[in-house]
Amino acid sequence: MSSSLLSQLADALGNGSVEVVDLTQPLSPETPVIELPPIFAPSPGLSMQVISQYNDAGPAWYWNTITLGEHTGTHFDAPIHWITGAQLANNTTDTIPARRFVGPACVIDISDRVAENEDTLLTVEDIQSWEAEHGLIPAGAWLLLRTDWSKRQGRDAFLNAGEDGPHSPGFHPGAVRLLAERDVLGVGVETVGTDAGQAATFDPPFPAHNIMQGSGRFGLASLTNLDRLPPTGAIVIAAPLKLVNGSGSPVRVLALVSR
Ligand code: 23J
Ligand code: MN
Repeated sequence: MSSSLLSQLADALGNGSVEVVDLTQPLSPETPVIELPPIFAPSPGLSMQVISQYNDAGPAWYWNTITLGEHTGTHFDAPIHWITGAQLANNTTDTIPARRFVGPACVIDISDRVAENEDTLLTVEDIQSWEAEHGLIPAGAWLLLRTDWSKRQGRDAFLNAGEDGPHSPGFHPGAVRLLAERDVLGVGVETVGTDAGQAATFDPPFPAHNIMQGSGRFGLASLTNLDRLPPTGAIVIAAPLKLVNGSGSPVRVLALVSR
C-alpha cells in the first residue's frame, strides 16, 4: 500500500479512479483558423508534406514536415501575443515557468444561454453566482468557459461568420477584470479564440486578450470535452512548445478528473 501523494496518483491512474480527459481537438488541414478582416494578415492553417514513408526517401521511416500558424486549433496564447503583454517579463512560450502550465480547473457553464444567443458573454454576475455555489476561484486556477461550442460540426458552423463578423460567445470586459483579480493562470474556451466573435467592438477591443495577456496570463482556445469536467476538482495541464520567442503554440491539453 503506497502512501505518498504521487504513488496514490499512480495507483488512481492505474485503476481508473483518476481519468485523463483529453481537452484537445484533432489537428488537421481542415482545422478552422480565425478569420480577421482582410486588411490584416491571415494565419495559415495546418499543411503537411511527407518527407518519407518507407520508400526511397526513407526506406524504414515515416515522417512529415508541418507548416502552421502558432494559433491553430487547440492552442495556447502567451502574454507576448497581445501588445498589452509585449513588455512583460517571461512573456514567451520558452520563458514562462513550467509551474504555470498546471493548475486546478474552475468550469463555468453558460451552454444553456449559448443555445439561445450565440453572442452571449460571461458576466461578473455569472462569476459571482458560480462562486456563491462553489467558492472563490482560487489563485493559479484555469478558468474554463463551457459553451458546448465544440459540438458544432464543420468550419462554417464553428466560425459562424455573418455579414457583420463572427458570432460566438465569450467574456464581458468586467468578467475578465474580475478573473485577473482572482489571479487565474488564464482562461480557456471552446471557440476559435478566447474573445467573443463580436469582441472587436467591445471596450476595450478583445478584452480577453487585452486583459489576460496584458496581466501576464494565458489563453487556451478550441478546447473540447469541457462537458466531461466537474465545476471544480479537475487538474489541467496545458504546456505549449518551448518555441523561442513564441507567441503561442498548438498544445495538447489534458485534465485529470476523479471518478
Ligand atoms: C489575432 C487577432 C485577434 C484575435 C486572435 C489573434 C486570436 O483569437 C488568437 O488566436 O489569439 S481574436
Ligand atoms: Mn490565440
